[in-house]
Order: sequence, then structure tokens, then C-alpha cells
Amino acid sequence: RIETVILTCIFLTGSASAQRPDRMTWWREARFGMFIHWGVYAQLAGVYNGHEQLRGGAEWIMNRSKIPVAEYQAYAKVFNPVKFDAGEWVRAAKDAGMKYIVITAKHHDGFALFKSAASKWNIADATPYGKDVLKPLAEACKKYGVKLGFYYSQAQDWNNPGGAAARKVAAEGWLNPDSAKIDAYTKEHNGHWDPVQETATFAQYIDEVAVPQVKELMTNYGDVAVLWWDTPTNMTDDAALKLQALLKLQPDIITNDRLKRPNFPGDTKTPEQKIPNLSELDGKDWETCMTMNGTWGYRTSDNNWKPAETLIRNLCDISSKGGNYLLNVGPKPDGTFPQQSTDALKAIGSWMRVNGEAIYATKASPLPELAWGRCTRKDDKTSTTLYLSVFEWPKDGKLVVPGITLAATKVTLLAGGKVLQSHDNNGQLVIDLPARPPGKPASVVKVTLKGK
Ligand code: JFZ
Repeated sequence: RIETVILTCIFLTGSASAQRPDRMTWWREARFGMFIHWGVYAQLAGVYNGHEQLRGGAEWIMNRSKIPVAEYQAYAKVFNPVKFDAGEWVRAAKDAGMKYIVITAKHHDGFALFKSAASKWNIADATPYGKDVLKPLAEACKKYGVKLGFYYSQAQDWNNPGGAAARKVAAEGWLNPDSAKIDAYTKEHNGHWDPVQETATFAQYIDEVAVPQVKELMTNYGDVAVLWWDTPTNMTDDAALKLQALLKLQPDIITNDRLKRPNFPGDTKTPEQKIPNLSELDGKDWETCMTMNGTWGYRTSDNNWKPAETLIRNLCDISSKGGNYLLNVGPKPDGTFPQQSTDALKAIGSWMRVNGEAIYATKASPLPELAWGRCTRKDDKTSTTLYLSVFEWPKDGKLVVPGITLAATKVTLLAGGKVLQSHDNNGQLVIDLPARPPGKPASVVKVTLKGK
């Protein structure tokens, strides 16, 4: 039966990391990356016809404000990011301690940040800027040693069928809907957008837009380290298999679990805007993606920026659970980062220059949950090193570490290297700390234990 054949193919071609675990090594050691959401929606910046978009990220404004396709596309005619400097973006990520970048090559509005032969709805053909931005970004990533990944919205494309259906799919949990149902729903619901759709059916959109565009992304930009699919519903197995087959063009590429659920698991799980509890972890690689301010795309009027301290503690928390942190920046229509993003990235970079050893190439904590902070670990042949990120500095100067069964041979502060005294107290390690922490929002104590 065809389903058996498909599922057998999927099983055999599923996550390649099962065959080549080393492929994941750089990703697991990286721990920290930059998400970039950028496109025509930055031009609207969360406001349409004088009304502020109230629900969802500013990158959803076409949908949330029901902007007719032709009207939305007119905004591209004034989208001209003359201050875009790929080197500036990559240096900002690198200086913040980020080891990879994932950028929205094409988000749900269908607008491509690259010159595409499959659709004229792209930055090179539809804007006065008139140039592909992924190429200079790829060159800058190569120059500065930062891995490059592409986000691609394969199932939702509001310039083609399937867009409205995807929303119903997400809302009503249509899993594995057949394309006829998608097409019928789309025709019934996309009409209010006066669509200038390029294709008539979902299957045609997949064959004539999504597959050729993903092939362009896998072919024209050198090494691509990550393919970040989005909208795992509203997909058919046939469409998912066609897209997955393109990964052979980048044999070491890492993909996430959003191509199609549940039978296309990819390499990494993608909890969104939340850090999983230990009980939710199942041993599979995972990456939490988060915004700094509640919107993925740029929005002028927003004031709920998370303080850098929170972002740093998130990084410690995520690393202590063995996950990666993909922190988002939504660039402005002129091609520069919002000042709040730049300031946060600089603060994180300052902390990482002192404490990055406690994040990079670490594994999850072996300790019970810690009330005062988080722990990460590294193992070598004869010893284990624990990195204790102390958020709440003990007032009595005694740091009590539960669950330590090995002898501590050396205890130091990462900031400055000061050697600290410690003693065992019935399976708890008690460390004598200086009166004040050397830094905020987390000071790291490095503990070397003999044995494993
Ligand atoms: C999706 C996009 O709709 C959004 O614009 C952004 O790109 C984000 C990174 O991904 O949003 C999601 C996707 C999945 C969930 C929630 C929002 N989810 O699984 O709860």
C-alpha cells in the first residue's frame, strides 16, 4: 500500500542524525544562536491603516489585519533597506557569543529575501533595494566563522493557496489533511484577500514555488548549516517527502521538527517562547526560540523588552537542561537592528566573554534542581567539571551544592580565577564564597571533581 511505502521511506530517510551523530556536534557545542525575522512586514512595523496590530507577532500583520494581497505587496515598493550591512549583523551576533544565525529566507507572507526564479515576490524583483540579501549574509558568515541557517515557511504562503487553510489547520488541529480539503478551504477563505495567488492549488504551490525555492536555498549560498521549517500542519506526506529530498544537497544540514508532524521528526525539537521543564525532556536535541520583546518581526511601538539579565539567565537555564537558545532580532526596514536589541546583545556578549566556558560544549546538569541558580557540566577521561551559575548569591557566603558524590579537587570563580575553599557535608559540597558576586546576573563557580 502507498501509505506503507511512504511511511517506510520516511522511516528510512527520517532524521539523518541517527546515522551520523557527529553531524550534530557543532550544534550541541554552539548552544546559542541568533534568529532573524525580516521582510516587508518590517515596513508596516505592526501598524496598518493607523491601527496597531494587537494579536501575534508583527510578522503576521498581513493575516491579522486581513490586508488584501495586492495592497500588502504595494508596501514592497517602499521597502529599501539601504543601511543593511551583513557584516554588521554577523559581527553583532558573533560578539554576543552566538555561533549560528537562522534567518527567515521566506516567512508566511511568501516574500523571499533572496533572488528567486520561482516567484517574483522577492526582495530582488519586488523592491527598490533590488538585491538578494542572503548572499552577502552567507559571505559574512563564512568570513566571521558563524554558521548560517534558513527558516522557510513551507506550508503557509499567503501569496499562494494553503495560507488560510494553515490557520484553520493550526486552529482546529487538522493533521494530515488531504490537499483537496486545503484547496477548498483556501478558496472559500482566501477570497477576502483578493489574492493575486501565483498558483491555483496547494500541490501546485509546492511543486512550483516551495520545492524550487528550497532547492535555490540549498544550492546558491554555500554551506547551509540549518534548515528551519515552519508550520508542521497543513502539509501532505507527498509535499514533505519532496522537500525533504532536497536535503541531500546539503548532506550535513540540521533540520527541525516542523516540516510535518508527527512523522517527519527532523533533528531538533523546537519549543517556542518557553523553556521546557526537566520532566518534558525526552533525550532528543531541542532548541528554544524566543523573542526579546514579544514580536518576531519589527514593531515600533512595543515596550515589553526583556532585560538582558533575563536573557542571560535563560541561556544558563536552557544550557543546564542540554538545549540551545535561538534568540530573535527583528531588524528595522532600513536594515539596522533596533537599539534595544543591540544593547541586549552587547550586554550578553560582555557576560559571555567572561563565562562562555560555562555554556559552550557543556552538557546538562547532573544535579538536582538548584534553588540559587543552574549547573552545566563537562566530562573528560578522569574528571568532571561543573559550572555553577549562581543567580542568588548566598547571604552567609556558603554555597550549598546538593548531589555531589565525587571529591572536589579545585574550586574557582570563572571571573578572575580566585581559588575558593570548600568542604563536603554529607553528600553536599559547601563552597565558601566572597562577600559579593564578581558579576551580574550570574557569577560562575567552576568545580573540578575527581572521577566521573
Ligand atoms: C511560528 C510563526 O508563525 C511565527 O511568526 C514565528 O516565525 C515563529 C518562530 O514560528 O509561530 C509559532 C509556531 C509554533 C508554535 C507557536 C507559534 N507552537 O508550536 O506553539
